[in-house]
Amino acid sequence: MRLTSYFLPTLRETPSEAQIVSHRLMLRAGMIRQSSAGIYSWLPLGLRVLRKIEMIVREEQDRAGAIELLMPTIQPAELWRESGRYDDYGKEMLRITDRHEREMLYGPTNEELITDIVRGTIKSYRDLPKNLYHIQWKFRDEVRPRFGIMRGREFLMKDAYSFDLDEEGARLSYYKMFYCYLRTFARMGLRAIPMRADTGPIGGDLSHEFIILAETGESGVFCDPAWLTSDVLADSVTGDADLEPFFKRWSSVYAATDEIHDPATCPVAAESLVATRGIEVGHIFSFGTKYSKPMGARVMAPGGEEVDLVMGSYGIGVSRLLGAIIEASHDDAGIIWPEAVAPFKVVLINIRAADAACVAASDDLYQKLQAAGVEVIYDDRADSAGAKFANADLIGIPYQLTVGPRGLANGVVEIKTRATGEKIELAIDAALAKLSTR
Ligand code: 5CA
Repeated sequence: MRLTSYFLPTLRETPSEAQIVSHRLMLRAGMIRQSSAGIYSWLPLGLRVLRKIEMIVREEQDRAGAIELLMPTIQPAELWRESGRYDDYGKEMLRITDRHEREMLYGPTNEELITDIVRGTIKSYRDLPKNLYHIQWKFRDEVRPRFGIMRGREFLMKDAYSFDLDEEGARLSYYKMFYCYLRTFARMGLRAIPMRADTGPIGGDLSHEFIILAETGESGVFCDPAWLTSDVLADSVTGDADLEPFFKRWSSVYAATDEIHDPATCPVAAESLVATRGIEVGHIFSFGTKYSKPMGARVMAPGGEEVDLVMGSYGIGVSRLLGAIIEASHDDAGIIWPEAVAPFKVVLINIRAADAACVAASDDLYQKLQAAGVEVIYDDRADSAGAKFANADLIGIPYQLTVGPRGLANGVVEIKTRATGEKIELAIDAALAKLSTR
């Protein structure tokens, strides 16, 4: 992509409405634009990162055996009356009446809709277990939308729903997602801590929030210092039999949100307890028959009797993750994208757009990088070198490949690694080879 033909409306000024760094940087880097309170348009650069995050979430869901479908954003009120949540949900639910006076709503979550699909299709224990997920926009009319996409009103969520014959099956489904979430966040360069949490309007008796530690987070959190250094995924999990020991081991290392933390029963000594704040990027729930019973989602058990399905639900804040990643990975100059979610891998900078040799060499590098399948954005604008470097730092592309007249005279170009600031000069072919490897 050439910057001269791309759409990257970056801002020079720091927007005054943004209170936290991730919101400021997303606006300055031209990733999002507010359309009304808590509702945003995703500009091209932001959308590329959103898609990358979505793809990692999808790959890990698929790997854990969950199956993707897509449910609508607009749902009928009557399903929510069946579960009893239509009245309970209160003002956070955006209610809509269609031209036939039917009551509809913009879904804040999908337990009712998926239960309706499953009760109409799955009739026997032979069709279980099932875990169905989608990645879809949600709407919650938050009282105080804030921090940009971090607490939006319209936001993208991955929500999965598991259906099992009994409690034992449901526990295994929960353990699968517990492990899957740790893998998912680690792939994005994040250390997410699973914390015992309150279940809120979703309900149930077993629940973990996955939290990224950050001073700007909305949740107060307490945890064992072991969480700051442990490599959870170093524990080998090769099959379902390993999941329960994995869950037992890690769910017993203390971590809890302030809603349920109790100093009187906390097993970690007060002087070593980590007390900080965090961002909730995922939340998993096991709630038994809370929805299946009132909605009549039953299957035939092996003995021939009918039983209520045992369910769980598992959410990831896909759009919120962009903010969380930026909070965890930035410096004074801008964003530092982990390579796995970066909008482009390389920004190619021609520092002398008026120099024919620089243009020819840059154009050639651009074509060769593209041919090698490298995602590259090419700063071919007539700006100053300083402005181009500042822009590259701001948008956080992992590698900056710079072509200038002095280097070209010696047959070399420069690669700067955004995360470390390290710069190396390499012959053109060597630079190409380095950036083309995975
Ligand atoms: N049905 C369950 C799980 S599928 C559910 O809705 N869980 S939730 O309420 O905890 O939301 C799941 C995730 O969505 C949260 O962990 C959070 O990361 C994200 N999320 C929730 N509200 C917002 C919001 N207003 N803006 C951005 N992300 C949000």
